Amino acid sequence: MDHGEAEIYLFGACVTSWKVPSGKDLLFVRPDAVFNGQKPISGGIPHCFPQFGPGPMQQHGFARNVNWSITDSEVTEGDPTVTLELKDDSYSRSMWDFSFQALYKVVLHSTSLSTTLKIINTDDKPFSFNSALHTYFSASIAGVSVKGLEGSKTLNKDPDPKNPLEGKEERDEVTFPGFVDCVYLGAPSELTLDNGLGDKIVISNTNWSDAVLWNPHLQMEACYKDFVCVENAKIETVQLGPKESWVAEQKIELV
Ligand code: TA6
Repeated sequence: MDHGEAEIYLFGACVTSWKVPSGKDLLFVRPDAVFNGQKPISGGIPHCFPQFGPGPMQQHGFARNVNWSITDSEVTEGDPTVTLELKDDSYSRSMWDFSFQALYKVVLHSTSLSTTLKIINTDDKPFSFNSALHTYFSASIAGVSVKGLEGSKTLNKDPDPKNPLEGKEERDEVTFPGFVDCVYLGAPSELTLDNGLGDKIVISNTNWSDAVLWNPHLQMEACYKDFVCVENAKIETVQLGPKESWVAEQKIELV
């Protein structure tokens, strides 16, 4: 079976490309992205961990700024699978003084890509974190819509990201006529993205209880028309005691 192709960098455990069997790449990498390890890769599926932000740490945490390592690579029931790992080191401890293990399994199916993130507390004291998969989808922004968020509680970061406005999503379909930066608390486990390029993508999850929509509009004049971020997130803080773990799965599927 033709699986298409995915590309994943050890730096940030960032999936930068997911080409479905037709050859179309459903993910987007910004034209200002760099791949020299000097800053996080701006595109694909970057991790936000252990902080989504804003907060005391650098924006979106450190997991997207460091090299992960490969712990496993196999073909599972015909599907290419790779598992990457991140553990604390002096760099992470300078910002977040805890012992942890993160395992990130990526599976390429024929028309979907699934990822499982597991965070394990390997410390002898509790810690808390929040996280997101900051997925950049290729899009034609004027034609983009996201379905499934009606009724969710919103924290709208427009106009002031430091004082998000609380509200409730009333729309059946969210569109992007201008700047959008909005957190959805208690989002459903399935959203449908029409990318405006003729594709429908179902974004489903277990345990990513929240979602974020972002398009920078004229803040990124060179590329805002070409992508939309639809992010599975855990904005409400997760608390883990010693030896406890948290697992969340995301599946993005071309339908
Ligand atoms: O996830 C949305 C958001 O937090 C926006 O507030 C904006 O800051 C954006 O992410 C930045 O993303 P970047 O990939 O440039 O770090």
